[in-house]
Formats: sequence, C-alpha cells, structure tokens
Amino acid sequence: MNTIRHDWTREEILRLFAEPLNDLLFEAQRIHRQHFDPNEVQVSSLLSIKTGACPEDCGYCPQSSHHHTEIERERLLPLDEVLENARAAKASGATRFCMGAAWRNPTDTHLDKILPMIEGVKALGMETCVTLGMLTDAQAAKLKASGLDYYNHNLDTSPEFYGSVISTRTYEDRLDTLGNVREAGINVCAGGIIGMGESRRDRAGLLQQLANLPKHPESVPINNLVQVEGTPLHGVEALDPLEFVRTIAVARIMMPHSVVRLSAGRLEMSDELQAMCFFAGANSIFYGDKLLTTDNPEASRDRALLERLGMRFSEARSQTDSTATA
Ligand code: SAM
Ligand code: DTB
Ligand code: SF4
Repeated sequence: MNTIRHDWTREEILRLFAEPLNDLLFEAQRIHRQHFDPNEVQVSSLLSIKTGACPEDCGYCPQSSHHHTEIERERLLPLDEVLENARAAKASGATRFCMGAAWRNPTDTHLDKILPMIEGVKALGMETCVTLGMLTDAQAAKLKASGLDYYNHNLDTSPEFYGSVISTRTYEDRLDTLGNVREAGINVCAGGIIGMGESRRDRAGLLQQLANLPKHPESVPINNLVQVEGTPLHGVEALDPLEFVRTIAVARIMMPHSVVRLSAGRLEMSDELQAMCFFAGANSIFYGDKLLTTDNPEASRDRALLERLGMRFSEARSQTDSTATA
C-alpha cells in the first residue's frame, strides 16, 4: 500500500496504531526508504519574533494572555536582530529559519514588517518559514510574493478534542488558513501536539485530518506537549513514549512523501527514544538551544547524537518540495 491516499478512515488508522510495534516500525521504515535517505535529517531553527500577550487561549501555550506564566512579553523584533539570529542559525548548520509570532492573525501593517524579514533570510541562502496565526488569501499571496517557502499552522489535535484545548478559534478557521496557504502556492507545514491528555482515537483523528487534506502537507511537525507551569495543561499525565513513536510511524505510513518533524519535546527525550523516532520515519528536527520560549537540546548534543547514529543534516530542498508531494 504505497499509493498516496486522502480517504483514510479512523478505524483503519486505529488498526495501524494497534499493530505489534515491530511490525509497525518495519512498515514505516520500509516506506520511509522508498522516498527518503534514511540517514538524513532536515534541520530548522526557530526564532520567536514577537513573544507573549497573545489573545488566543490555547491551553498548552505559555504565550497566551489567558494564562499566568513567566513569559516576558516582547514587541516585534527589529529586522537586524532577526537577520543576526538567522545568520547564526545558518553558521551552526540550519538550512531553514522559522519565525514565529504570538498573534491571532497578522494585521496588514504587521505583514509589511514581516516581508523584509523573509526577503532578508532568503538572501542569506536559507529556506524561510513563518507562523503568524490565521491568514487571509490576500495575505498568503503577499507572503508568497516575498519568496516565503513554508507557512506553519497546526491543526493541533482531532476535531472532537480541539474544543477542550482552545475556545477562541475554531477548527474550521485553521482549515481555512491552510487552504489559503495551499492556494497561494506556499509549502504547507501542519501537524499537531500530542500528550495533551487526548485519546489514541484523537491522535488518529489528527493524522486523519492531515492526510485527508486535498494535498498532504510538505512538512508535518509532531510536537510532544512541553508542559509549562501556569498553563491549563500543566500537570496532565505524560504520554507513554512508545505511543509517541507509534504516532510518528503512523504519520510516516499515511503521508509517505511528507517530511515528518520530531518537533517540540525532545529535551525530555532520551537519545534512544529519539533514535526510535528516526527509525519510525521522523526526518526533521528543530535545531538550536531554544524553540520559541522553551528550551530545546543544545546544538552540540544534537550534533553528537546524529554522529552516534551515523546520520547527517540534509541540504535545503524547498525547490523540489512542492512538486514532490501529493
Ligand atoms: N500564534 C501562531 C499560531 O498559533 O498559529 C504561531 C505560533 S504558535 C506558538 C505555533 C505552534 O506551537 C502551535 O500551533 C502549537 O502547535 C505549538 N506549541 C505551542 N506551545 C506548545 C507547547 N507547550 N508544547 C508543544 N507545542 C506547542
Ligand atoms: C511547531 O509545530 N512547533 C514549533 C513551531 N511549530 C512553531 C513551536 C513549538 C513551541 C513549543 C513551546 C515554546 O517554546 O513556546
Ligand atoms: Fe497564541 Fe499561537 Fe500560543 Fe495559541 S499557540 S496562544 S495562537 S501564540
């Protein structure tokens, strides 16, 4: 079953999840090898360009103004500071630079300040990604014209569980934004968060939504919840690490051409667990000491891990992404 499918049912996804782990991993790795070099990992670095005071109430997020966390709010960073960070990320080996803003959506005035950031990062020879919240079709077209390679916007979880995590923005709103990004011809980066107290059926529901989009996202970040004190999800029971590995494997099988990112939550993972995620088909990481506001493994630890695994960083490949996937 190597065809690209957009008609997955929840029951067949649950059957994949329930397979013996060795069978599931073997199948995921078999499919992975048909489309990717199994020893390469794509590396992106993140920068929070506008931090905190977000009007949305996402239950996992330290940047929501609805929660009481220790985040220092910051206004939009100036262009030179953003480019300085991008240069440092490039020097350490990242091929993509992702800029995130704690907004419900950008205003057109915001967007006018973001466009030179995208142009400046591209001029350094890096791939560009931004995550700015909801977008209109006209805003997506403007971002495309500035040369943006990827837009990150996550579905986060299943449609049924969604309402218990976020109330200020609907699932439909998110699907609309993804549609606008796709229409504009920008590569789509869309995934979710697991370990939020959802059921396996919800994890299957998230992957079902992603794989049944008209075209699979080019990039699929799977985040393990980073529990931050002061957020409603702080203290929720941690996910069984092998369930995390299973989720990666099922994503790989369902979306064979997509780059699956072992995303937030790596700091709490052992090297061995990360190695299992790579075997399950993950082939991208966030690289650098910080995610947006929380810590990520130090770059030197990641370099040592990849060295031990005989893996290497992949080259930038955005030019081929939009034609390679279904
Ligand atoms: N405000 C924009 C939005 O929500 O679309 C962009 C930035 S937002 C922080 C980007 C993504 O980070 C969210 O969609 C969510 O999936 C992820 N995220 C936020 N907090 C997280 C946490 N504590 N653990 C794991 N992932 C998290
Ligand atoms: C994604 O899926 N994960 C990244 C990125 N897209 C923007 C963000 C993770 C954020 C983790 C919590 C924090 O550092 O604030
Ligand atoms: Fe705001 Fe994004 Fe955090 Fe939600 S995830 S509170 S939209 S910054």
